[in-house]
Amino acid sequence: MPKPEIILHGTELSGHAHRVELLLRLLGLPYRYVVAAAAERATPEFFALNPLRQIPVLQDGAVTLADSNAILVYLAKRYAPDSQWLPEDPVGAAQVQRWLSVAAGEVRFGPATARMVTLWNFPGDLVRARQIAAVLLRFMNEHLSTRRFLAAEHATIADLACYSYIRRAPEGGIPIAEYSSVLGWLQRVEALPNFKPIPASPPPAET
Ligand SMILES: N[C@@H](CCC(=O)N[C@@H](CS)C(=O)NCC(=O)O)C(=O)O
Repeated sequence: MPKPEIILHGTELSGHAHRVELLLRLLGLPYRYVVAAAAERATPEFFALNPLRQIPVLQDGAVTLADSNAILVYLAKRYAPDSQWLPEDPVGAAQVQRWLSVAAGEVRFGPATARMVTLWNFPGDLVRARQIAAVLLRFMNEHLSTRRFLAAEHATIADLACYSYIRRAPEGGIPIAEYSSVLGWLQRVEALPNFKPIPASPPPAET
């Protein structure tokens, strides 16, 4: 029986989709990328994949999964169970979960929201998003001043979950140059074998 094809539904500028694509690449898993922009997400076919109409969605044979962090957990457990991407020991697992929560919380409502409001006029409070981002970046910078990666001394899915929106934070008007430990961490993620960058977004049209 041929192995089922892994399909990732996303868009290239989505940091949520990018973190999943990163893990697929870092694990060396072949996949087919299906672009699911707003028009595709409005279809009944996409609703059947994810009633929240959000990307990313992963299909792997009989498994259909939405939510980027859930997909990272699935891929690590399914395809790299003995690796260090998702530690099994109590403290290691908790540290990873902690940063997955930061990715879904402060990262989403800080730098990711600021970028969406700035680039695409997404409704949201830009001032508040930038405040959240500033607190987050100060915390991450301090945390990373004595560590190479967020949750362990090696890369885990926590790093991938946080990477994409922090790298693109300047697109939301959030400078990152002053956070040297964060910059070092971004470079360490980018040095992982088979890494693929998240593309820069075109600057908004001048008014
Ligand atoms: N918790 C979800 C959030 C995903 C998300 O917000 N995706 C955005 C694109 S980056 C989306 O699909 N937005 C369309 C919508 O919410 O209608 C995850 O981690 O996958």
